[in-house]
Amino acid sequence: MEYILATVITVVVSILAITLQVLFFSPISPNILQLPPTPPSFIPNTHLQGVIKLGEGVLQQPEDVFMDQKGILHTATRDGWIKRLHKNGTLENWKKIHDKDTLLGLIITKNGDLVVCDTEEGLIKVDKDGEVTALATHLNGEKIRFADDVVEASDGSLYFSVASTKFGLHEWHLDILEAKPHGQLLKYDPSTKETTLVLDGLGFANGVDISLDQEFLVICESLKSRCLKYWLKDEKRGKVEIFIDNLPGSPDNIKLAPDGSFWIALLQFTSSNMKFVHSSKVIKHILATFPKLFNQIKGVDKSAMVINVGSDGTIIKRLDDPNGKVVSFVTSVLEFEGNLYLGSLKNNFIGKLPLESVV
Ligand SMILES: *[C@@H]1O[C@H](CO)[C@@H](O)[C@H](O)[C@H]1NC(C)=O
Ligand SMILES: [Ca+2]
Repeated sequence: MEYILATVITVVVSILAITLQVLFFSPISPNILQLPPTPPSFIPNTHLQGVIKLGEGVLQQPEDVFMDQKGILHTATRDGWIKRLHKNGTLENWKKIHDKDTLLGLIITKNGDLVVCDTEEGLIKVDKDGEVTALATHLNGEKIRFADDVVEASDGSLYFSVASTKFGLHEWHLDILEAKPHGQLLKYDPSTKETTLVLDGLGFANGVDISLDQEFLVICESLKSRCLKYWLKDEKRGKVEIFIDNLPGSPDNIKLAPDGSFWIALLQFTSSNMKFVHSSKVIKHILATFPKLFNQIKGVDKSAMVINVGSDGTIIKRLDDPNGKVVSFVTSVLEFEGNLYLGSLKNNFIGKLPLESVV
């Protein structure tokens, strides 16, 4: 009898403790989120399973990829390196920035400098000789925390996204669970060395790129399954409209293709799980308290999808690895001389896919 009583008390106290922990010490104050409906005629293909693996085992989760004018592929890996892949297939450990896993989007500017987003330091420049300088570190006195992706406009200014002003890289799941728009688009002016706020209130601001005619910038909001168009020129300058919404996934990086269309990597959260998660604040509190549980159900590391979108915002092509057989958690897709190059936060290689194999 005493034993049963003790068990009951233990169970009750445990439930109370967990409830208290979940409701009062939860790191998030979540919103309910409506996810876009899955299109009825959705049959995945397996095109992405045809990738050739470049630098396998040596490139730790290369989140972003960038090709310079000479055809040298650049990427930032989780071990803090900027690595380059030469046309002859040689892989070069070019520059070690630090020992952290915080380097994300990168570009080479027209001057030949490499600029990379660091989720702790802001925008970092590495010049041709390998000298490292911090470019944008603060906005109005506040440290820039979660710089995600960057693009150079024709006037030399750098536009970059901040995924979240509330949560850091290693808490990105909390930003998704909270489902509140903590993202920003910032601009760094190299002539004045000033950083200014361009757009606020974005839902996990992620990939950025600029149209071929330099008329508009596109910024993707992972949380809202959409990308916005921000006009850069003439009378529409500063206006914002939807570029594409109801995407079949959460957009990560976006890249201009040579023909003026865009390639977007779409993170594949398990949509049935996420619909359930985003419908309940209590579930969100529980998952925020037990991140391993969220890892189990999120699904992004179990499949991959990339899409090609016209400059008018319509989907032209969709390529999948529906069960993550060869690639998964694909975060960027770059088209260069008839091939696609895929970065990922799961794979330890860059995927190369000849486009002729998918037409
Ligand atoms: C490949 O190209 C790079 C850069 O031009 C060069 O440093 C390297 O020696 C070349 N490797 C081979 C095997 O040809
Ligand atoms: Ca990104």
